Amino acid sequence: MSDEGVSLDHPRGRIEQYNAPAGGWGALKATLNIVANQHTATRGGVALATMNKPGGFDCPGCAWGDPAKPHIAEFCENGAKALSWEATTLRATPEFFAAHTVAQMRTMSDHWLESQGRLAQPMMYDAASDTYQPIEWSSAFTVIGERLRALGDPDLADFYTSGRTSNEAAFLYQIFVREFGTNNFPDCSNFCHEPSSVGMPESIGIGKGTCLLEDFEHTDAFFTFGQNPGTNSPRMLTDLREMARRGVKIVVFNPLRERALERFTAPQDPIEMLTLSSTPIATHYYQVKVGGDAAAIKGIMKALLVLDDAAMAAQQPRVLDMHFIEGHTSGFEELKADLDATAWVDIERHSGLTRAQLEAAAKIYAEANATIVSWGMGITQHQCGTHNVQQLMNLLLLRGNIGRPGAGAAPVRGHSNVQGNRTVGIWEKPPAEMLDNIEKAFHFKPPRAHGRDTAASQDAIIAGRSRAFIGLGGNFIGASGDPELLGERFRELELCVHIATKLNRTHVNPGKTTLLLPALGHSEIDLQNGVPQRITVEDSMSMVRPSQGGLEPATPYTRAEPWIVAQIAKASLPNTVVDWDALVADYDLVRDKIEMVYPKLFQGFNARIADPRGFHLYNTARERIWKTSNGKANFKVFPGLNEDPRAANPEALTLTTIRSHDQFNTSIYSYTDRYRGVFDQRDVLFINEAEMNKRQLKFGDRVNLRTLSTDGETRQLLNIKIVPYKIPDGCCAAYFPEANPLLPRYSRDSKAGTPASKAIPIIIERR
Ligand SMILES: Nc1nc2c(c(=O)[nH]1)N[C@H]1C(S)=C(S)[C@@H](COP(=O)(O)OP(=O)(O)OC[C@H]3O[C@@H](n4cnc5c(=O)[nH]c(N)nc54)[C@H](O)[C@@H]3O)O[C@H]1N2
Ligand SMILES: Nc1nc2c(c(=O)[nH]1)N[C@H]1C(S)=C(S)[C@@H](COP(=O)(O)OP(=O)(O)OC[C@H]3O[C@@H](n4cnc5c(=O)[nH]c(N)nc54)[C@H](O)[C@@H]3O)O[C@H]1N2
Ligand SMILES: [Mo]
Repeated sequence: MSDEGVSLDHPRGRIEQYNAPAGGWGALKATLNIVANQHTATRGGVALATMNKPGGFDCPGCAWGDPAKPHIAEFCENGAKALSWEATTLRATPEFFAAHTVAQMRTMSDHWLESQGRLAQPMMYDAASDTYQPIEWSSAFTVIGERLRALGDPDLADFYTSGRTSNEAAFLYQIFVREFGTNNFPDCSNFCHEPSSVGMPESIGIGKGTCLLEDFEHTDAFFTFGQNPGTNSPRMLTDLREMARRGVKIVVFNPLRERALERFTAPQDPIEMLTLSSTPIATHYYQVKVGGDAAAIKGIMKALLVLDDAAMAAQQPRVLDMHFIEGHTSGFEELKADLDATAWVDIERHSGLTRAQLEAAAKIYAEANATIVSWGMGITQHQCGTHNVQQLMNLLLLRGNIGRPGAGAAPVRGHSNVQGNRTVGIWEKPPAEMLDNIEKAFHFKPPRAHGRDTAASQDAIIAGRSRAFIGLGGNFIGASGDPELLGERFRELELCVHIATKLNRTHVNPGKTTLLLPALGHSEIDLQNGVPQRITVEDSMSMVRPSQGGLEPATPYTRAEPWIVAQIAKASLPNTVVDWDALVADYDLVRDKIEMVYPKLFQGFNARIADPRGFHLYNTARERIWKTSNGKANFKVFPGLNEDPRAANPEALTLTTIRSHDQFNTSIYSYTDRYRGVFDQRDVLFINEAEMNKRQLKFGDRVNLRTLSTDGETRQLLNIKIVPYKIPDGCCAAYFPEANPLLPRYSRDSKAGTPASKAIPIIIERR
């Protein structure tokens, strides 16, 4: 087990300055390496050719939109990695499971667990031998049905969804769970963009982005906060590069200087590739403090009001869009009062930026006719994540930048279909209209009481109030704060069911009865009744499109998610009123039901996906229709600037947890983070030299990190290597998920419950 075990200390680990642009030959080389390492040369190569193409399948990576006319090589380095990881020829076989106890596997790294390859057969946990053993599909379902019914109360079970699940599978899952009798739907969105889904509806009446890809062609300024597209949504780089070449002002707010936001060489551009040239991306790069975004946005808005006063005094056109503000919004006076009451000294101290910098950003914004604001986890994963999102909405509303060409809000989603999962009903707070329609379409009474989200499920599992966990994809424990404790409590559950492609941390914390069910990936042929089926997904731009895999299933035992869900439903609900067999035999029938439950959004669903490019879901805010309680777009005031997670301890730092270039969430492809110059290691702390000097630390020193917990529990990460990095004072960064033992489960966004994984107060301790 040696260097593949939990110790992250690789003897080969090295740090090097990365001076090249993002993309380029390095990206091509990395793509080929990953394909080779996963033994996917044939499977992966064939599949890459049809990824994100009309008639092909949706990339299992990010949720960025596909262009209407796809480029001949419309895939990216990280899309290729995601696919190779799925299309690997490695298999976690019954022989592998027989040779490793669960206790042994628990000591292994996330990378090791997933590196065993695709789950080959259905497996059931055997406590006596502490191993997983093969089980027939039919017996697996019988066991699940018996245990679920034995719970007595449906609210004792939690039904998790991770965002790779198709619309069809997610819809069937929510119908099953509601017929079973609960609205307990923790999902990965709760870890992720929930502050957008909660904050935006209050502000603009819809919890989704308002832009289409075509808006990027018409915008004059692009502001991006807390997002690393070069790694996490690399197809966005093509759009960023085109904007940069068109002279669009690209303004970045990020504590780290992310290479792809600075310079990018498009692997598809022969001239850039051959001349080793690149396109500069950001025109303005502001290294805001971790957690300093609310202050920075308020600073920009405050400066904007000053510019507006000056324009009025000079009898020039107003900077604020007063026509829009008066006609469409509410709360402007309150916002103005809040900005007047917020002092520049406080804005500067919290944001780490100077007044002059924020005034410069405001000037760019004031001079742009149309602006897009985009954001990622740097905005949402805070105790004030929802407030952060609403401040961004305020900024857009001040200049009427919603509902006109080239302007709008562009939250960049995480998983490829996380947005679609919510659209088709994965929601613990179901709207009454949806439940009425479910009743009409399926003839059972869905439960009305709201259920548990991720935060509530974590609490219930830890408190022993939940007795069963069913996971449609994902890695619930690995993605959470306090993973050790959560793992211990998982091991006390009556039932765990994991519908998954690869082995992960959650699976090595089995409950009393635990099943691992191997699922097909999106890249694979889904044959039902002898007919290959299409699924659909929704991207960050609310485009719904069909996806059809072309690879042979990983093993003869792997099954499609809709089929697995249907069998669980039949086994658990002997008196079900849903014709599961018919639905699963033809996904067109599932889509007909989706249309019945969401008639406005999905009218003519099956006919509309005849066009492989798909269709756009109606977006009210884009039409300047505000589905808020007062029918207006609302300026929302966030009193104050930010929680200060560092409390009163002057030694403290705010730790943000980030993704490397070679991982997809808890799936760690390799230990390298090329653009940040980190090779063969992940146990590092990025910190600036001033903070190092203050603590007499040198490059390469090993330290322990400790959370300043407020609940009396000790949270530590041991033996972490100090790496000097250009990051603002008072901040530091480490990798997710290795740093999750530092993330306290109580530290959450106050409105959305999203863990504050981008602002953990810690101190550094000598070993
Ligand atoms: N290849 C790959 N693609 C992915 C994923 C992956 O892991 N790998 N994950 C998918 C998922 S589920 C998601 S949600 C997205 C995530 O994509 P991103 O939103 O890009 O996620 P992160 O890497 O967590 O953090 C983004 C950026 O926030 C910055 N940041 C950290 N703290 C702060 C802060 O306080 N303020 C500001 N302004 N910035 C801050 C970090 O420096 C980093 O550049 O990507 C999706 N796509
Ligand atoms: N500290 C910290 N914690 C974080 C974050 C952070 O930035 N910092 N980010 C958070 C975010 S944004 C998110 S979205 C969550 C992610 O949380 P999750 O979505 O729960 O986690 P993943 O790591 O994406 O899940 C990986 C597993 O999904 C399964 N899988 C992959 N593809 C498929 C498929 O097609 N079908 C099925 N059935 N299973 C599949 C595989 O078994 C794989 O092991 O983590 C959150 N946790
Ligand atoms: Mo996410």
